[in-house]
Amino acid sequence: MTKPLNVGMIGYGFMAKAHSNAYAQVNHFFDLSHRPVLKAICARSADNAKVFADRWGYESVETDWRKLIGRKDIDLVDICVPNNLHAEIATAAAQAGKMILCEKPLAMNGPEGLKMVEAVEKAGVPNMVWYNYRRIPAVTLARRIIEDGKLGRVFHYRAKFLQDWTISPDVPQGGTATWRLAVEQAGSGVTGDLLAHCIDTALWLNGPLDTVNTMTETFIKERKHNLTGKVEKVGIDDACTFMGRFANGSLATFESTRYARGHKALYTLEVNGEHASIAWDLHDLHRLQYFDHRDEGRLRGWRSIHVTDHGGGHPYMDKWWVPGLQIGYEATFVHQLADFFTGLKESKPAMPDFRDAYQTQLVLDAVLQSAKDQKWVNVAKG
Ligand code: SOE
Repeated sequence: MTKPLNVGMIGYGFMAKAHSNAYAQVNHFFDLSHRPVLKAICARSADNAKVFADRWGYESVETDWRKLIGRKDIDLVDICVPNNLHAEIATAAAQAGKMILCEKPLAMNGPEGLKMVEAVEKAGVPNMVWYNYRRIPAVTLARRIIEDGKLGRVFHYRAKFLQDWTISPDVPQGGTATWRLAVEQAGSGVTGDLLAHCIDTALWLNGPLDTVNTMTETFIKERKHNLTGKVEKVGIDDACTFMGRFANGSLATFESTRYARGHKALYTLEVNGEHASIAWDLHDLHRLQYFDHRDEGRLRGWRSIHVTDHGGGHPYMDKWWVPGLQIGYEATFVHQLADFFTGLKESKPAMPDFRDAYQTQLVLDAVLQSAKDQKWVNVAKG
């Protein structure tokens, strides 16, 4: 018997859609002890909330998140609103004893993130941050390969996240659709939005980052603000490149921009070790590239592993189709939710929980501080 778990969704944008799809799909593919029930969706506009509710099957609509959190029939609150609202909502939800799933990044900055960690830990409520790319089977497989020690000593970790959607100066900042461009809503630009993903994966695959040195740029200095209607200074970073050093001695190279014409969401990573290397590319997400120097000379070369096999123990894939058939971006959220429910059953929290995601927040703080001070900055210890 599965136990119903009533979900209250706050937000109705792109991420709310990705999460709602996961709630709808998860029990079709995974054997779980819990079953999400889409109880309520909250948005400031009742009309927008209603459209979303009808499409995804939410039973009711709220226009005030405090009311949603106060409802006795809500077990879990899912936060899919701009970053500046995460802390207030999460803290109130924790105090109300709700489980919390929060969109990334956890917070606007480290100190705010720490308060959120303290709030959920004090309340003892299950919590998780939606860093979904860990759950791409090829990326999870990369982690297992690294854990098995196949790479040996790691020398380099390289990651990029490239987009091109803000090149036009006509794209406004702020408001509902373009809050990612307004510093007071987003906290930062590509650093908190895109590099946050790269950092989360990197800490998971390669351990803590000790120190960073950053260069950022804001190419378009002024944009119309959707909330004031005036042309205002842009406070976010459009591009961010940083180098660093991991605690294991390996060197870090990270780059993100929204000004790489032709790239829509190109997340790539590569890890080079003493014996072997791995490489992965979001645009070919089910493939993991692997090179092992110990292979017999005549056969040595990059292997392109299609991570869809069952017998081979490819993560999550036995829950989907027959071997060889692919899954997509949306499945990462299904996997993360399945892991969350398994964590509830086994009392072993699925990662990243708030505390784990707080480590990424500390790296983001150091990255932005380094750009400001134009010098190396040590990552604070969480
Ligand atoms: C930005 O365009 C964005 O939607 C991010 O906010 C997401 O976290 C990322 O996964 C895709 O790109």
